[in-house]
Amino acid sequence: MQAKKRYLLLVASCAFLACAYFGGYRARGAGGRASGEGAAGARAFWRGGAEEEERGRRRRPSLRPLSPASCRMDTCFEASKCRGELAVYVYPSEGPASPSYRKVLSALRQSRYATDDPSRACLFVLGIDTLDRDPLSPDFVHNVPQRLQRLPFWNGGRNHVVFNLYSGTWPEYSEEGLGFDAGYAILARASASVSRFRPLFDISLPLFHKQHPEKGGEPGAAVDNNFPADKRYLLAFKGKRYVHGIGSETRNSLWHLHNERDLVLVTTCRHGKSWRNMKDERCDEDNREYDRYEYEVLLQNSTFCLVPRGRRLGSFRFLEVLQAGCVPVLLSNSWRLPFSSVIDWNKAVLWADERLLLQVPELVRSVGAARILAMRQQTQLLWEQYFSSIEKIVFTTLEIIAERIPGRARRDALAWNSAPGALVTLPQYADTRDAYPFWLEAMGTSPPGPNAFTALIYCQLGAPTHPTSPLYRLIKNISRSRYIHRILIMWANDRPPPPRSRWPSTPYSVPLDIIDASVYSPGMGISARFQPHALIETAAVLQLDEDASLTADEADFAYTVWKDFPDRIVGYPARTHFWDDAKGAWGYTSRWTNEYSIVLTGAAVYHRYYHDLYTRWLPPLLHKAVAQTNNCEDILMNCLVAHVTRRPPLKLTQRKQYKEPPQTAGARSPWNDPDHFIQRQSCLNTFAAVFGYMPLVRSRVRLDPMLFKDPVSNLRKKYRQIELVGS
Ligand SMILES: *[C@@H]1O[C@H](CO)[C@@H](O)[C@H](O)[C@H]1NC(C)=O
Ligand SMILES: CC(=O)N[C@H]1CO[C@H](CO)[C@@H](O)[C@@H]1O
Repeated sequence: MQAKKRYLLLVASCAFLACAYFGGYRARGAGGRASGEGAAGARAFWRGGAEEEERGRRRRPSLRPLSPASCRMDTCFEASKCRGELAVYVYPSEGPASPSYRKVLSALRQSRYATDDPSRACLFVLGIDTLDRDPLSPDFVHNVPQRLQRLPFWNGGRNHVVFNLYSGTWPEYSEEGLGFDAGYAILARASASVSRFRPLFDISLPLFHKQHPEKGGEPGAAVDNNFPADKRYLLAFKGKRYVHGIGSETRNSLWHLHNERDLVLVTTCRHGKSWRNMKDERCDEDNREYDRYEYEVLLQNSTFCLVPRGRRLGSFRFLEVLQAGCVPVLLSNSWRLPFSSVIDWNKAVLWADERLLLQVPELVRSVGAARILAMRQQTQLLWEQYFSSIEKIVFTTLEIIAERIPGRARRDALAWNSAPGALVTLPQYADTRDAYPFWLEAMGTSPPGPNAFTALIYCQLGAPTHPTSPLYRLIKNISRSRYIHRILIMWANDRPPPPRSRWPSTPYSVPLDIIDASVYSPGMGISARFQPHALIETAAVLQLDEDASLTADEADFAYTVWKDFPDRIVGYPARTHFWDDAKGAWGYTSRWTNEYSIVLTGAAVYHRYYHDLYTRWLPPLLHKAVAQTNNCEDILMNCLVAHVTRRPPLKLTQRKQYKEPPQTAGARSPWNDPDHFIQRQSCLNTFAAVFGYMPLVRSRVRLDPMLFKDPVSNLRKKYRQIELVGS
């Protein structure tokens, strides 16, 4: 007996150790994602793809699985097709397509991921609409299996992404009910359940309405941050209930929680053609209560909003509530939340158990005011970054898949769950977080590298004819800066630059390099001005036009301010956009007003990461617009930074003239050209159309140096030259 017990104990402890080992292993993996905060976060690097791949290989030998049900990236996906940037081939449209799927395809085809060449593609997206697989639905597409067989690159579904919002039909609404065999394809689907979902392979999507916009998207609706949240209702829900059948139980029981005071949960059975035949004894009373409340009012005036399952696990409520800034309380057991492999939903939602419905009031009453505020803010952040448009939902899907491809760089939990979000964070740009402009303040660090800036002077007007030309004087001025690291001349003129001997000499510590812009302006017509360049060794770039007029003090002041706002464009000359009612279009003006929304990059400091975003992240349509006009790249840069940060640029000390007046009568500056201005106006409208909204943000802030214009001795001031030239 004693021996047997000891034996049992031994087995038990071995099992425990094994659990602790493998469980801990997994927990550590998860921890890498979850520990994205504070001091621990500051040390965390991007998780290397290679390491995970290695781990995956060690655990299980790479065999082709017999069943697609056990697909993983290393077994069902050909990673060898994916080199360089993620390339997606979208098949030509085939058969009828719902408005939603047309938006999915259109967003993809216009995106930077799109390729026309299937042999270069890493991922394939069907031209067949598979969103609605309920055979009773008008959007159901017939003969999908036959259509799939005709696809030239189907290959059992490998490297394909299949989008799906609805599967199955009455009465089962079964998840397998796709009506075709998706094989080894990655399923990006709504209402995914934990049991069917293939972890780290499939993607869980949110259910979105037919009216969901393709691009842009509404901002979150929670405008105030009142603390504590003194909303009229604590918990609200208004919606249908089904009386019978799958998913009906939870909603049928909600009336138990309704108290007409702070808990308002009202349902109706009045939907569908034959509701009268199906109704139960509560229907009439429920319908009366239901009519007393308005959905929109509830959404805006409730702290928590219930998101119960519908027939399927997901419901439209989820996105509606998220946008409204009402903290979702989920009642949908075993639902796999949208993008839950990367989004930390603990920060934005509460989970309740359908079987323990009566505990929900206690649950929501137990949440403190601080957590409520944090959760509400997180709902807005997540909504705007990943859900407010179909484009964002599709791009998020692609980015999650890209991160799973063995050997690829990945973002950590902080990048996914904080501003500005993963969609504008290029993980291949750097492997430490402080190399990006976004999290420096949260991490309490400054950018790596020297405490200095690189001056980048863009020269397209041709060789200066005189040693006192503006360009040479500008170089002299800048080389006297306290923070200059290097001066780069981006030479963008057909005629060769002057010989080295003609250029002004700079101090030994300030190298001057001349770069041939044509080398850096590859086929796509991406402006050389914003190309990433190995010689830009500092985080800060001071971009200058060759005829800009800037003193060393102005450069230093701009850099000093930028250090406090590393994610913004900080500079001198500013412009404004406005809505022109008469034309029904956006206007662009250089008129002096209180407001501005653009800081021209003819004299501005910004983070070099924006060179990467500009070159690699912007969709080809935008590059084309700039190339066609040979203009507007600075407006596009402003749109990009505003889109990423949702903040305006920063304008420094007012100065009437930042361009040198033309030296000779024949100087052909594009600024003297009236067409130039009209072009810029039309660019602005193109950009707004491609972004799907007007990204520029207006501001009235102007920053001056300390003691600027104060009646004290100039010697007491830090930036003395600014005083002399600023007007
Ligand atoms: C150079 O700096 C001086 C003041 O130190 C200023 O008056 C002049 O306009 C600057 N010139 C250029 C071309 O930046
Ligand atoms: C009843 C109630 O509190 N209604 C408020 C709901 O929210 C809107 C907008 O926030 C207010 O205007 C209502 O007064």
